[in-house]
Amino acid sequence: MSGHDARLTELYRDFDAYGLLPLWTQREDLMPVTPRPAAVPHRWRWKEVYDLAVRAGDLVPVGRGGERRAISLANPGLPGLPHATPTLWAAVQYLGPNEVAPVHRHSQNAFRFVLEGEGVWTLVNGDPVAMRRGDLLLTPGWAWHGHHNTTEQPMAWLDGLDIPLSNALNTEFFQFGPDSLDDRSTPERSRAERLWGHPGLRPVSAAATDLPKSPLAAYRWEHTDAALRAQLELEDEGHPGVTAPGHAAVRFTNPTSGNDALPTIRTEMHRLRAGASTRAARESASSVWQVFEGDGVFHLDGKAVEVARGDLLAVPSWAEVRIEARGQLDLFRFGDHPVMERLNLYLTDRTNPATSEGTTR
Ligand code: 1HN
Repeated sequence: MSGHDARLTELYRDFDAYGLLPLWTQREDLMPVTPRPAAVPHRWRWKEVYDLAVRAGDLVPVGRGGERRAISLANPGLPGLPHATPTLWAAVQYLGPNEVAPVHRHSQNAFRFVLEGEGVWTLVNGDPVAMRRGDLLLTPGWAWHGHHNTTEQPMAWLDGLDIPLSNALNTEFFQFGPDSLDDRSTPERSRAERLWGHPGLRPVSAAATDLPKSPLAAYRWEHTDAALRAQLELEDEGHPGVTAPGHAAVRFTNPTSGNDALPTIRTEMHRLRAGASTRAARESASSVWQVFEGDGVFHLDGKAVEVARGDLLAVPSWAEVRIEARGQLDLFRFGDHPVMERLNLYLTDRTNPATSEGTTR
């Protein structure tokens, strides 16, 4: 080794000893030309996840401490972590006949999306909310919530939370509620829906200013379905309505502001006509998709991934996505877009500034 090389080795050793690292050996990892997530595109088959949830239902009780029988999607690119993407938690939760998931609250924002089944009510800040196929139910940060299954059938659904984001930012708070769920009533409509669930109408009594979290606890499938159907009918009639040819989409919003229903999580429902396809696109936000109905193909960074009812997909930042419907394809999607937009970090392959001027060497 030359004198120079020996001194360089010594320099790096001393950097380490003093808790220092040089930029010049790491520039590309620290500042890649475009995002280079460790998370990878990945599909989980509903049947496989559901069968495992049933086995967990047999073997693992639900109760105080563990709180939920929720099985999280663990991205293979993030080994050992229960994270679907670096910001998003996605889990399948299973509640057996007559079981109760105890009341608690946490700073993390949460929602449930129901692929199938009914008979569970979630008690959100003391308001009983029915859960049925196609419904989106919100549990915004710091809302008390517990669930109870009123039937002799099990029920399973998708949970989405911003846990990984909250962990990364060290902003987690949690509190146990009472050990027993006091209100086991089963109204058709929650009080939140009765007050807030009327299109274009805001209760004058309730809120003079916009609320950061949606006060509407439930977004019902009949409304979501009707909105998607109308977009495609308008397209057939030659009027504007759809996102792209054959592609209807709606976003779940906070009725006080028109912003995303949850402050940190975007939630949407998409419908592609049979045979329709989206344009291939990248964005600096990560998503999880669930097939609600139908089948098709997700082309993820050029790799074809077949999907059928219930299947779940993680799509990291900057992965190229093109979705192709076989029959009509209904998709639920959630993502971290509100965070990226508010921090002015949201870009797509169409707005990527690194492709203008300069070089991308
Ligand atoms: C939680 O409270 C629920 O309320 C679901 O159903 C999943 C994952 C981690 C932490 C809390 C729920 C959760 C969770």
